[in-house]
Amino acid sequence: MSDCLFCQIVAKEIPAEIVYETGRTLAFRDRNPQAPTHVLVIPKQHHRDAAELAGADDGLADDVLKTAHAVAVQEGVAEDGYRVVFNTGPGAGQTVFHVHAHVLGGRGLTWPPG
Ligand code: DGP
Repeated sequence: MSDCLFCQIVAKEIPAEIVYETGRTLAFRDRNPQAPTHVLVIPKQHHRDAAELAGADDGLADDVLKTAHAVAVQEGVAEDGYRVVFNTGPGAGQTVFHVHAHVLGGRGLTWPPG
């Protein structure tokens, strides 16, 4: 989608600090980090949100989750614990409508989130 910010990052039309890439996924640092490690993991193919990604029947959601874990390992936060968050819908705080997993770690994370 040409008017989608994250599709433009996939197309390298907008710069981002890419930390991990597979054939079908891309991981880059959030521009407004909420933790020492704050990486966004997206499928390169456009899906609006986690609900739509869940309906993709080709294992794409699995790929996104595997990339999220690989990023946590690469960032050195997997052992101490990290959080994977899909804000899904405006009511949950989603502001960019290309599905993305937030991978957060490197500090103590409280529960419940706000
Ligand atoms: P959400 O609120 O769950 O839709 O999260 C969107 C995240 O995307 C938010 O934490 C800020 C981040 N973000 C928005 N625009 C850009 C951008 O142009 N580059 C990068 N790296 N991150 C962005």
